[in-house]
Amino acid sequence: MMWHSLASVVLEGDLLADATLINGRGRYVNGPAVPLSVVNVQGLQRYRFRIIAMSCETKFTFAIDGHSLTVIEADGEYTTPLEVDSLDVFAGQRYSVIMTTNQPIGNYWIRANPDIRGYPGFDNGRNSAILRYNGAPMTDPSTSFVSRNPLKEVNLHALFNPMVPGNPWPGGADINLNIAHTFNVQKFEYQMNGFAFHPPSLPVLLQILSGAQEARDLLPEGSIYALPSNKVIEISLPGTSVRLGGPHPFHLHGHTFSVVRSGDSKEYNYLNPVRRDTVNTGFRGGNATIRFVTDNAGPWFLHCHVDWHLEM
Ligand SMILES: [Cu+2]
Repeated sequence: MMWHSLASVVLEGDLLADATLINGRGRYVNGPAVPLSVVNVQGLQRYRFRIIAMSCETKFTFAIDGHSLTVIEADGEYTTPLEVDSLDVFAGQRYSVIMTTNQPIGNYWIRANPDIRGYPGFDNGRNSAILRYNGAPMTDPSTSFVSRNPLKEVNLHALFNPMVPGNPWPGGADINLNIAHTFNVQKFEYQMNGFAFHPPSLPVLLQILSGAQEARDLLPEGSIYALPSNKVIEISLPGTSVRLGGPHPFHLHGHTFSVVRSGDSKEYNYLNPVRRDTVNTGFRGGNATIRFVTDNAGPWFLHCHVDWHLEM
């Protein structure tokens, strides 16, 4: 989504995006029919699409009319192949899908529908790009789409090293953390277990490397969780009870984690869940749960990937 103002300004003003851009191009409400991005393909080939939600806020529901998509990768981690016809991609998430050009020569809509106030829909080629077969006319597609087989995260399985570290039950890690996250409207903060992050005046890593102080001495109370090396960590992230601004995709730096419970599921999977680094934490009743090993020492952010919430 495209804004023409600074995040801090937009945050206090109008959060409505101007347009969805796919590879830099897109149309907006009541705007002209400017050229859209075109993906030129030949018939009877297999194509790998790398899908990146470079979003400040919304998720996108991605699909290509008339074509099934086989997911093979999530956030840089290979998955066992999973055929879908649409997939929700949350801010910060990435996927690879394989698509076979097995349809008649023509133009097909590539769709990325946002889940944002006032902006969904495909009027006038909005939220769209064009898949164009070799030999098709240079026109907008006239195809339509109804999803019958959307991606469910619980159906994604890691291709390599699928076993989850730690014991196969909730709380079965060496260290188990629950991080409740919510807005504090009075303070205009986004809080984790009651605390918002306020960046220190000097970078944390620089301060730690100076050897003078421990990280916990440098950051405000509640902003830091010190973890021992080579231990299994479980973090549970309850779903948000406030629909506005949610759901929140949480991203961990420096690690790939196993999603033992997805934000929109009540099931736990310790055998072969997807491994990734950004997880949708869902709404009320959800309790997204991740596991990882502390094998990459450093100060690492865990944050909601919605830009406004990061700012807050
Ligand atoms: Cu958020």
